Amino acid sequence: MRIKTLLVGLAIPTLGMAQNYDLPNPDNAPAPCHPVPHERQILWNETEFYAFFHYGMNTFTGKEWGFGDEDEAIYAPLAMPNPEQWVTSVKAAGMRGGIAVVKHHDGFCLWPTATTTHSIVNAGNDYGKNANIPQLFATASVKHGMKYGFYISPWDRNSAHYGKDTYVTEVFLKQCEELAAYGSDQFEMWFDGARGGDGYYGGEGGSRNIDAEIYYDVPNLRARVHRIAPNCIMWGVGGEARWIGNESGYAGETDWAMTDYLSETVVREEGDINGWFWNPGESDAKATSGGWFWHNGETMKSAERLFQMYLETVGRNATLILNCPPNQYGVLPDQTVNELVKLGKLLHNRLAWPVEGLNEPATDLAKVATIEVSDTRTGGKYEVGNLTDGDKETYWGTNDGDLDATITLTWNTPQVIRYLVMQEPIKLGQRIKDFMIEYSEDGATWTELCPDMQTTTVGYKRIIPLNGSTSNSYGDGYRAMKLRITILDSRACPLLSNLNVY
Ligand code: FUL
Repeated sequence: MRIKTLLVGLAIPTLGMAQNYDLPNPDNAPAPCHPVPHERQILWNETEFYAFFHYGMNTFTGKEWGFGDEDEAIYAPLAMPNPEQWVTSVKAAGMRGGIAVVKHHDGFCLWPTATTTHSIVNAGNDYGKNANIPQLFATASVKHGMKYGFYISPWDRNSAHYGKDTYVTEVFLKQCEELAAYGSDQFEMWFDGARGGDGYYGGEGGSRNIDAEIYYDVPNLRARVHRIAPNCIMWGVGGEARWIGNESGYAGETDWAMTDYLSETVVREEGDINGWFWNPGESDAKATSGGWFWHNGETMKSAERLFQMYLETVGRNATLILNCPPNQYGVLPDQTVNELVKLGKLLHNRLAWPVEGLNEPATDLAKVATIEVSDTRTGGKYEVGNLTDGDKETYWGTNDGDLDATITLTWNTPQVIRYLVMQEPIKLGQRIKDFMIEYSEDGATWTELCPDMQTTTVGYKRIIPLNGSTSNSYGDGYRAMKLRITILDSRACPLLSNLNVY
C-alpha cells in the first residue's frame, strides 16, 4: 500500500495525470459502465416480487381516497388484524416481502404516532386500538424471512399543517422517522405521487397544492431515514426507484434502469439509455378486480393473469409490487389466498422460482447443456461456467471493445424449451442493448425466436417467453438441440452473471 502511494506521489510531476491514478488490475476486471446502482438498490432489486397491502380507514368507509374528516371510531376491525396471515399468504405465491400502507391520503395512522391524534389510539374498538400495524407487520415479516417496508402518503388531507412548512418539519419527516424505527432492516419506504388538491385539512378545507420536489425536503428526508434504516429504498419522491408509469402491471420490453430526472410515461416505462442516474423501475399493480382497498364483491385476478404480469415486470428488469388488500377482519380473503397458492406453483413449475414447501422446480436445462461462447474475457475469472454456477457474484464477459458475442447451448438430445432467463451483474452498470435468440431442432438449421419482441435490454433480470407471448407463454414449447443467443450490441463489453433455460 505504502509503495503504491509513493509511486503515485512521485509520478505526478513527470507523467500525464490520467495514467498516474490507474490502479493495478491483475484480474483484468471490466470497468463499470456508469451510472451504477448503490448497494441498497442492488439489495432492493434482489427482492424482485413483493406485496402491497392497502388497509386502513378506507377499508371501513368503502372509499379509495378518504377526505380526511373521517371519525377515528369508524376504524373498527371485525377481528384482531392479522398481518402474519398477510405475510404467509404472499410468501406462498413466491413473494419475498411486502409494503403495508400505514397512512393513506386521509391521514389516519395505523400506529400510535406522536404527530397526530388521528390514529388507532382513537379507533372504534379494542381490535383497532391494540393492533399497531407497522409493529405487527415488521415482526411477522422478520419471523417468516420476508422483507418489509411501509407506504406513508405524503399528501395528508387531515392535517391542518399540509401545504405549510410545519407539515414537513413537524408531521411528515417525524412520521417517516417513527416508521423507520420499526425496523432498521426495512427495504423500501413508499411515497405516492399525489401532491395536493381539495381536502378537509384539519377543518380549514380548501385546496392546497405543492411542488413535491421542493416541498418534501427530499434530500433531508432520505438522509434522516437512511440514518436509521440504511438499506431502505426511498421510492418515488425519494428518487431511488421509479414508478413504471402505469398501474396495469407491465414495464417496457426495453427497460433501462437509468433515467434523467422526472420523465414522461414512455421514459418511465422504458428508462433512458442516456439517463445519468440509477433509477430502476417498480411496477405497482392490483391482484384484484377493483380498487387498491378491499371492497365487497371484488374478485381476484387468475393466477395465469398474474403470471403474465410477472413476466411483463420482473421479466423486464422491473420489480413487481402486487396489491392484495386485507378485508374488514384484517385478513386476506380465502379467494385471494387460494389464487396466490396457484401463482406460487406456476412460478415454481415453470421458472423454478423457489417457493417454500414446493420441491419440484422446473428443470434448468442450461445446467445440462454444453455451452460455447464466441469470446471470453482474459484474466481467468470470466469463464462460461459462471453463467450456470448459481453464484450472483461471478460472471462471464468479453474483452474491452468486443461489444458482440454468441452463446450457444447444445443438448445431447432435443429438449422442450419455453423460457430463457438472463441477468447482468448490474453493479457494473446495465450494458446489453440488442440481442437475438435462435434455436435449432436438428443442430444445423436455425430459426429465430420471438422476432416481434424487443430483445434489447437485459438488466437485473430478463425473462423471455420463447414463443413471444406473455399471455400464453407456456404453450407447447420448442424441441431444440441447440439454442443460440447473439448479443448484437452493448454499451460496453457485455457481461452476464446468470443464464437459465426452462
Ligand atoms: C396512488 C394512490 O393515490 C392510490 O390510492 C394508491 O395508493 C396507489 C398505489 O398510489 O398514488
